[in-house]
Amino acid sequence: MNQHHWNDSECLFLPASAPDYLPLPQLRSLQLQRLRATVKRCYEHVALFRSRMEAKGLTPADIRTLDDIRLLPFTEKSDLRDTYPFGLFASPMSDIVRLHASSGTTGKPIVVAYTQNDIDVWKNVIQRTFACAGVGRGDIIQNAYGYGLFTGGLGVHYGAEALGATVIPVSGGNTDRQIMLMRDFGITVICCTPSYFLHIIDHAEKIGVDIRKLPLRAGFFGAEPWTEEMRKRIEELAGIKAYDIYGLSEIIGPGVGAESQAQDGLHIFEDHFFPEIVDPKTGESLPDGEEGELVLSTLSKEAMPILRYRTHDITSILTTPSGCGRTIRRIRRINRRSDDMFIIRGVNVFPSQIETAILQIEDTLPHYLIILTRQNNLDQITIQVEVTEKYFSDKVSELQSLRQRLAHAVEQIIGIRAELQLVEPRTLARSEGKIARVSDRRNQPQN
Ligand code: DLL
Repeated sequence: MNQHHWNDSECLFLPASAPDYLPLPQLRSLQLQRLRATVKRCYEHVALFRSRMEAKGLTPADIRTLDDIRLLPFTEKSDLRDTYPFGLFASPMSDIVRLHASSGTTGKPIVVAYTQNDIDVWKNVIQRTFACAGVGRGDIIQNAYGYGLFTGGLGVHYGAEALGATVIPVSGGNTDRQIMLMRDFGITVICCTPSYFLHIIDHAEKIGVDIRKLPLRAGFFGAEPWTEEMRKRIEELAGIKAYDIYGLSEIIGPGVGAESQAQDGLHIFEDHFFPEIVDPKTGESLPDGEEGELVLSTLSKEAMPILRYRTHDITSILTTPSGCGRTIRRIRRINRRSDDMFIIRGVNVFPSQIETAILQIEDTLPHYLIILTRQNNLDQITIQVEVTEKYFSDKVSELQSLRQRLAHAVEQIIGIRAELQLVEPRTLARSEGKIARVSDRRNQPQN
C-alpha cells in the first residue's frame, strides 16, 4: 500500500466517496490531525469548552493520540440550551452562512451554525450517503423531509444536487401531491421519515395508486427510530430498497452516517465525525462491539464544533468489515434512545421492542400507538394496532385469536402483559415528520 498522505485540498480531485475507502492508518492520522485542530479551535474560541478543559487541567497540547479524546469533557444538549442562541459559535457571524434550529418541544430551540466550509462538508457527506446506496446522476429524488429550520430538507437537498441527481424540493405534507409527483415525474428515490413513508404507502393504496408499479426504487429513511421489521414491511409494501440515514442537528444534520447496499449497519463518515460508545450511566468508554450511548465529536466543523456530544442514541460499533469494502466504521441501526425508555411496573420497555413484536405477526399493519395509563396506582400499557380490513368482516373469534397472538408476542419480548386493541385501517393518527409512538397519560386525571 503506498504511503500517500491524505490532504484536504485533494478532495476536489477525488470522487466524493474516496474517504470511505481510506486505509486505516491514513484515516486515523487524518482524524488525529483534525481532532487536534478542533480541540484548539474550541479552546480558543468557545468560552464553555475552554472553562471545562481548564477545570480538568487540560490544554489542547494534551491531546496527542486519538485515545486522548477520552480526557475531554462531554457536551450535553443542555449546554446548547444554556448558551442559547449563539454561545457555542466558534466563528464570527460574518463567516456564518446559515443557521438551523431544532423545534424544541419545551422552551427555546437549539441553534446550529454553518460556515461555507461546513455546508461543503455537509454536501460531501450527503453525496456519500447516496453513493453508498448506488444513487447518483440520473436519479430523480423526491425530498419530503421538512424544509425550513429543520436540517432534514436543506441538508439532503444540497448534497443531492452536488451528486448531480435531480431534486424535487417538495418538503413534508400534502400527501396527494407527493403521490402525484412520484407518478408524474418518475421519481426513483424518496427521502422522508419512515413513518411518513408508511402514510404515503397507505394513502396511495386508498386513492388507487400502486406504488410497486412506479419507478421508485429506493428510500432514505431516518430522523426517527425504526426497526428491521419495519424495513421488511416497507420494502415489501413499496417494492423498494429502504436505507437507513442517521444524523442530528447538533453534529451537522442528516449525513452523519448511512447504510450501504450491503444494508449491514450505518457507516459513520468518520473523517468528519468521530464516534465513541460510552456507558450511558457512568460515561465510561466501551470497546467496539459493546452496546452503549453514541458520543460524537465533529472533526472539521468551523462554525460550531462540538466535543464528545452525548447523543442519547443507543447502539454499538460493529467490528466485522462491511460487505461493501468501505473502511470507515459502522454502527448498528439505532432503534432506541436512552430517554425513550418507559418503565411499566418496574420493567424497562422501549417502543422499538413493541414494534418488533407486533410486526412479526402477519395481518398487522405498520401503524400503532402505545398508550400508558395509571389505574389504581398501577401502570397499564395499551397498544392500539391497525389490522387488515378482513378481520372486521370475518368472525369475531378470528379477531380474538389475533389479539391473543399479538398479546403473546408482546409479552415474549417485553415480559409483561399489555392490553391489545385492534383497530380498523386508517384510524390512528398519521405523521408528516417525526411520529410520536407513545402517548403517556399516566399523569392525566382519570375519568
Ligand atoms: O433528525 C436529522 C436527520 C434528518 C436525520 C433527516 C436523518 C434524516 P434532529 O431533529 O436533531 O436531526 O434529531 C436527531 O433523531 O439523535 C436520533 O435520536 C434520531 N434519529 C435521526 N436519524 C435516525 C435514524 C435529524 N436513522 C435525533 N434512526 C437523533 C434512529 C434517528 N434515530
